[in-house]
Amino acid sequence: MASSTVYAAAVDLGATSGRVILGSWSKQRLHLNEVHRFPNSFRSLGEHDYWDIGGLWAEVQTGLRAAVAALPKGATLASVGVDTWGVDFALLNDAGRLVFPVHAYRDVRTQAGLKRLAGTRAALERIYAATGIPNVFYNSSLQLEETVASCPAVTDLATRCLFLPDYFNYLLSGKAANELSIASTAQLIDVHSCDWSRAALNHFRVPASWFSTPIFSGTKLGKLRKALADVHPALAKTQVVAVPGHDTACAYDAMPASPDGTDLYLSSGTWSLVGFETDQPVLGAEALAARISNERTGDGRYHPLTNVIGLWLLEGTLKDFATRPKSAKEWTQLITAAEKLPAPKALIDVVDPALGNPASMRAAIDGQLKRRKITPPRDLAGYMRLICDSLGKGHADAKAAFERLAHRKFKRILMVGGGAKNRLLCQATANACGIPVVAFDLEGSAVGNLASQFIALKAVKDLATFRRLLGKTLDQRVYAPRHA
Ligand code: LFR
Repeated sequence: MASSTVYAAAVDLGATSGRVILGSWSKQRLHLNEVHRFPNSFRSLGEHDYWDIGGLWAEVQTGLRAAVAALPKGATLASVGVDTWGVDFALLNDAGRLVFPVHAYRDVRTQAGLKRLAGTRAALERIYAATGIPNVFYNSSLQLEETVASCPAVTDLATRCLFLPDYFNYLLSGKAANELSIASTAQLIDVHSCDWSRAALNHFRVPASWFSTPIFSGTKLGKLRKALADVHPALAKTQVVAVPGHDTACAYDAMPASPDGTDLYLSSGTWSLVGFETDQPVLGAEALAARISNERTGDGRYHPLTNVIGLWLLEGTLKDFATRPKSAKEWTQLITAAEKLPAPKALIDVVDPALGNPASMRAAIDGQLKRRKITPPRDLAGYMRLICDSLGKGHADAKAAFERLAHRKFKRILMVGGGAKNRLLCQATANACGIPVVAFDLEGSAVGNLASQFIALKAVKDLATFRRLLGKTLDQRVYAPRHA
C-alpha cells in the first residue's frame, strides 16, 4: 500500500462555507486538491433559523462528482468522510425520513432554557460534572429540550437523532451511527466514559432511544449507497469512513503538534477554538466559570477548549459596510491600514451574549461600547483592529485558564483555519498571550478528516505518524510576541 497512491475525499461543512477536497497520500506525503467550494448560511422562516439541508446534500454530491473528475485516469476513490460544525442534528423515523426541520444553532429558541439552567446553580453544576460541557446557547441538549417541549408529538414521530455528519454519512452509506466527537458537542455524553449520560438525557427530557452507542472515528460504515456508487466506476468500491464528525476535532487532529504536549491549539474561523489535548478532562467550579468545554477526540480522549466568539464578529461587521475587500490585495490593504492605527483604548467584551446573532453586528458592537462610554471606531479598518485585538485578548484569557486549571505551561500556539492568514490577528494573539504563534496555511478540518481516512485505510500507521510527516511539508509563519 505504502508505495501506491491512495485517494480519499473530505467533505468539510462549515457554518459559512463548505468544501470538498480530494486528498491523496503518496510517498508518505499528503496532496490536496480543492475540487468544490460553496457558501453556506442559515435561512429565517418566521421567527426561526434553519439550515438548507437539501441544498447542502446537493453540494456534497456535486463535490463527489468533482472529486471523481479530478482523479487520474483509471484511479478509484478509496473513501469519503464528512465533518461539520458542531451541535446541530436531524430527527428521523425508522424509514430514515426527516420528521422535524433542521434548526440552526444560532436560533433564539434555546434562550429560555439557557437562562433556566444558568439560574439553577445545582443543576448547572450537576450537568457540568456529568458531561464536562458548559451551558452555552447552541448546545444540542437545549435545542432538543426545546424541540420536545414545543412539539411533544416528536417523541412519537422520531426514532433516531443523528448529528449532521452522522446524517450525511447515513445519506452516503445507508448506515445510521452516532460518532463520538460530534456526539460530545451535545452536552449529553458522560464525561467519564464514551457513552451517553443518563443524567443529562433525563434532565433535558431527551429520549435515550434516539441514540446508539457512539462509535470511534475511523470506523468503516460500508460502501456508498448503490445509487451513488453507480454514478461512476471510480465510486464502485468507495467506503464511507466515520471520521471525527466535529470539524474542530478534525482541525485539532491536523495540528503538527510537538509530542510533549506543550502546544496550545487555535482553530480560527467563524469561531476561535482555543484548546489542547489530554487524557483527563478539566472539571470543577473554576473550569465551569472559564467555560471550558471537554469535547472528545475521535478516539475517546479529550480536547478541553474554550469557544471564543471568533471572526463571526468581522463577518457580521463586514455586512454593515457598503464596500468590503474582494481580493487578496484589498484584504492586505485593509489589514495594513488597521495595523497602522493606534491600539484601541478599550476592547470588546467578547463574551457579551448580544454579539451571538444580532441583526447588525456593527450596531451590537457600538451598543456595547457606548454603554461603557467608549467611542466606536470610525471606519472598517478601525473595526478590524478592534476585533483582532479583542480576539487576541480572548485567546490569552483562555490560555491563562488552561495553564492554571490543567497545570500546564504552553510554549507555542499552533494556529490553523482562515484566521491564520490574518497577520493582524496572529500578531495580536502572540502579543496578548506572550508566546509565539505558529500559523499554518492549512485547511485544518479537511486535513484532519483525510488523516482519519488514510489511517482507516492503513495507508498511514497512526495520527502521530501523520502529524510528523505533515509537519515536515508545511509552510509556517512564526509571530513572536511584541510589546507595545
Ligand atoms: C466550529 C464549531 C465549534 C462549535 C460551533 C458550533 O465550526 O464546530 O467547535 O462550538 O462550531 O457548532
